[in-house]
Amino acid sequence: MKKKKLLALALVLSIVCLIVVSLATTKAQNTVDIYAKEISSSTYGFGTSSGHETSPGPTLTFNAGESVTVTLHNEGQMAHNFAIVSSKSDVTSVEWNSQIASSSNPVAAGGSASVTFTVGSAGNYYYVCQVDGHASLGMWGNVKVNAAVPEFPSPILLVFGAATVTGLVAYFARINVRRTLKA
Ligand SMILES: [Cu+2]
Repeated sequence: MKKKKLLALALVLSIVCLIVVSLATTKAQNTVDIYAKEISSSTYGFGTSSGHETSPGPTLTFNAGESVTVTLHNEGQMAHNFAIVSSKSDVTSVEWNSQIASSSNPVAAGGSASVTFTVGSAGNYYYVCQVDGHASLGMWGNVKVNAAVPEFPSPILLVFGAATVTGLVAYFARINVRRTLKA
């Protein structure tokens, strides 16, 4: 009876641990909305909320290795696109297949389009509009990539691990106490 209870407890705790691990390893999807428009005849910009485009645009911050979906909303009168590049002065230096549309086939005025990509290694990058001349008119912003977040949220696993060990030790201790009293 005691052995069965112990096995049942161990089984339940194992299942709970497995569920926690599987939930914890499901990576969060980071979604970013980017808005683009001409601010004036000589300044074009990007923003992270509708109607709030600036030049340069707001800094985007990601974690290395995370999956990101960026949606570009074109609120301007002209066609624009989006790409993360390693060099602001070279709009063809695209990183991680992060391009939305292209310089020759950009997102039309009023349109929107998305891309999903996996962020590369930590460092400083830029996002730009690749349409001829638009980056130099101000259509760019900084991209900061932080070091990768651990896949397992270790504090949660430690708590469950400790709970499992404590539960098992408590059971064994009770059994031993009873045996000692009987003897
Ligand atoms: Cu543009």
